[in-house]
Amino acid sequence: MSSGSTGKQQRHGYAFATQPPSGVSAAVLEWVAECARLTMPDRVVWLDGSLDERQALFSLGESEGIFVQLNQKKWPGCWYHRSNSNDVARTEHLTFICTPSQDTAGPTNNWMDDKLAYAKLRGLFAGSMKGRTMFVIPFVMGPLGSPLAKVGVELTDSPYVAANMGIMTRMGLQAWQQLGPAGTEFTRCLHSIGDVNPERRYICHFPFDNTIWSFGSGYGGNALLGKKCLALRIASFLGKQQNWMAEHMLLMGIESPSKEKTYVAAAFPSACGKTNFAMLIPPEKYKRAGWKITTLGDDIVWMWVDKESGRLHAINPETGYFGVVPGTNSKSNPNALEACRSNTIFTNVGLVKLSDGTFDVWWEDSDWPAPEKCINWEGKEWTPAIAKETGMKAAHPNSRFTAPMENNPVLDPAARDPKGVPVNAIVFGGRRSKTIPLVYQAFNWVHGVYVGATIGSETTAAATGQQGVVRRDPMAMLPFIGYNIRDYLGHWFRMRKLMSDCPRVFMVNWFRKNDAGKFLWPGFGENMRVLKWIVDRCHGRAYARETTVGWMPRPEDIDIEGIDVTLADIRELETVSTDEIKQEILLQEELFLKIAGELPKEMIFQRELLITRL
Ligand code: OXD
Ligand code: MN
Repeated sequence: MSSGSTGKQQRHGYAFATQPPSGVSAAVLEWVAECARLTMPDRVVWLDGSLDERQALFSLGESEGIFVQLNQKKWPGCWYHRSNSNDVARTEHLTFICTPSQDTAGPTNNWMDDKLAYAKLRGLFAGSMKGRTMFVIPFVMGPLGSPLAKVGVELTDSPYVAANMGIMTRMGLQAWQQLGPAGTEFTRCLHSIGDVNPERRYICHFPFDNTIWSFGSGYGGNALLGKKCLALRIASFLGKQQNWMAEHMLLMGIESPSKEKTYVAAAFPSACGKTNFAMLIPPEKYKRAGWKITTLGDDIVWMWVDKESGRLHAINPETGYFGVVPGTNSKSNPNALEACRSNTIFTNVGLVKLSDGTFDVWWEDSDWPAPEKCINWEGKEWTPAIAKETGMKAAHPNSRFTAPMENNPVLDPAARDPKGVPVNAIVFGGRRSKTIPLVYQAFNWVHGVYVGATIGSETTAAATGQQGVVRRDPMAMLPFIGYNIRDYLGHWFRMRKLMSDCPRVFMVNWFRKNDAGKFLWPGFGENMRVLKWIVDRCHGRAYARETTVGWMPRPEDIDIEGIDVTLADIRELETVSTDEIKQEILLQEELFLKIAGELPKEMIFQRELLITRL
């Protein structure tokens, strides 16, 4: 590498900019200089988001052993990365909301006094980038020109993070334009991979300073600071103050044969099939009839009340998918697989060396037969025999693809529309083997908020910790609410008052099992059949009967033609057992007690009404 007085840094013929471009605001320059003084990188590189620069980032990562280029015939533009095996999922116990008062963070967040947190992390960041490059990543969350579009700047010493941010956000010079030469309002994101030591790992949010400091992890949700940290935790805090909402939701469009368009935002806890649902392929019969599903986003939505219509409008602030790889195949999610086929980063899957010396990737439940051997997510040799003997996995259960949304064959054109789309329905869901029926509609918005706030879901591999236990996960936002849950729920109730026409609210459960432990519902594309009832309800067409939990379809209202599901199965799927619901109310106490005397009164009233209905 050579660095010259030209303000350029040569890398395989590409010159990274070592000087800021013109038009960068004084506030940015000052902050970058301050962070560089603290972290002491050998060099500072200002990224512009160009294609050549992207290539150079991968080459740089390759020379540092961070990236492996995949066979370019099979995987054009695709790269492989393996993270430290102690760093493969979000670490909620090391994630903090840092404010002067613990009350701002509330009972469901880890809290640190902001001054103490700055002091602690300053110690960790001090000199952490010595011998490394600091990348300045300007990015915008949300379509340019959208009323909610937000500028962030991430400083990181990881080329992996820089390359991922280039897929997941609108990264590059346009962010400086959006901010303006005098701009001061941007999220200050400082990240260093440090020594990847879980003992020295902190993901800290300073909502009052619009600042995120993340140290010691390179994993997506901990390190790509535009995603969970900015677009959910910081954004939810800003949304509360500015009357909008940042939610852990997918966003999809449903076009009927008559070309009527319905937009659905849906919240499911991590790894409940959000990406699959967002890219759902309708069953053949529906396709032939003219039904179409399009994706706007698979993980995060920002919603505000449109002044003209009084309706809730939504955008996806991201530009890519950070999806779970194992189980992704041409049956489960052909659109996700297609999205991964080019310009994608694969993290922690199996790496296969081909006979011509190039590399392929492999994962469990993929389209391809298992290779004779590969290097698994821990960097160990994996063979089918070893897997059989020891249960070793080639791909980590939370291994990920980072794929550009532009690759999605069913991308909704409105995904780029700054005005967003009007939301017809909000769908909540969880992974529940019992108790929760296949689908029901809340009686109204306030009841819907109660339903969403009391979601329970069996835990999975997306976060570290015990798997398979039911965890209360309000709005699937428990790990992502950037402030006090009491105020967050209050904000949901309050938003109703700003809308002249509000979305219908539903609850679904694709994961209910019979007594023999077999899934009762086929899921995946067949979820279209449930979606059709939801769409029809939104437009005042479908029948529903009143039950204790909400409005429910009669068994004959769910189309089961052509699938291996009987009316008796639907009856079982839609069974609401009084005893189980009573048990569920008791389980909800876990959440209610946490919020103790501070639960919004609407929550208490809704619970009492439910008990009365029982
Ligand atoms: C994610 C998650 O990575 O929710 O999207 O964990
Ligand atoms: Mn998520």
